Amino acid sequence: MGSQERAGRGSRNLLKGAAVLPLVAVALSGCSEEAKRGWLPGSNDMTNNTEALSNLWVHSWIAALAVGLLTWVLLLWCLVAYRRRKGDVGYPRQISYNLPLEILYTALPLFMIMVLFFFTDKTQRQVDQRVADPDVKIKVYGKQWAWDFNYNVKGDKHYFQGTQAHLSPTGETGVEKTLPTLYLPEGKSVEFELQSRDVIHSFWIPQFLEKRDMIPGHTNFLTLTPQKAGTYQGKCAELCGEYHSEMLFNVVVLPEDQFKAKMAELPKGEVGDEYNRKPTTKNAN
Ligand SMILES: [Cu+2]
Repeated sequence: MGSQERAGRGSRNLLKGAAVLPLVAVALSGCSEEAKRGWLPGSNDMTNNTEALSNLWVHSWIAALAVGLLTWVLLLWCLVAYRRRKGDVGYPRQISYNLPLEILYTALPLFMIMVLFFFTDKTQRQVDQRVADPDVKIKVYGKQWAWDFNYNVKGDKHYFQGTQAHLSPTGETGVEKTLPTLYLPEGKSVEFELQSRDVIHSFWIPQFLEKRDMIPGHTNFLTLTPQKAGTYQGKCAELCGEYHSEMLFNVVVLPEDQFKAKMAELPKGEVGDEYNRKPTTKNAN
């Protein structure tokens, strides 16, 4: 077999591969409806914030692609139009200090950054807007390696105290049904007060498109209204030690009456700062 023939077969195989790619992509994206809803774009109505977040993301990508395409076209055009031709000798004509051009390529990126900043800031302000009197306040504690949820429904307090996943009495670590479950009411405003008992964690519900750090001795807030009943995944998004990968939780959004019934099943009261890990005097290093 000649090398040319081999090359021909190689490119044919490549073509075949390229033809199969879209099919693979379709097969991969053909997962359950539940999984699909978490991906952008298309999770516009998970919470009252997801539409704004999703729009910012998609429009930033469109802007970035437009700038990228223009840059590539100009680059390729320069490469082709001003290539070295047969018979060319020496250096091409040297040009320097073109003031209008320098002003342009300083001002244009500055303008683009300002536009991105404007929309990011606008969306961030909108999403982080706190509600004066949320329907449910949930004080969430991250801890190595589990979660505590303190619910406060207009003064009625209930709590869930998580056990460390790897110490689960059933021994089934990382299994969905053994994970802590965070209950949320559909269509009601929820304020999360995020705390940590030990090291920095991060509260993340991927399908809600929001994530925020939990820092010892500092309180962060997230305010949102879940809009779709269903089960979602929650994770710790900050590498926080040996069992970080097991620091998972379920999020279940329920209609209000079912949410209230769930609250009634939980013990009354709260688990507060008294469970925080005490600072040690000796240097851990
Ligand atoms: Cu963590």
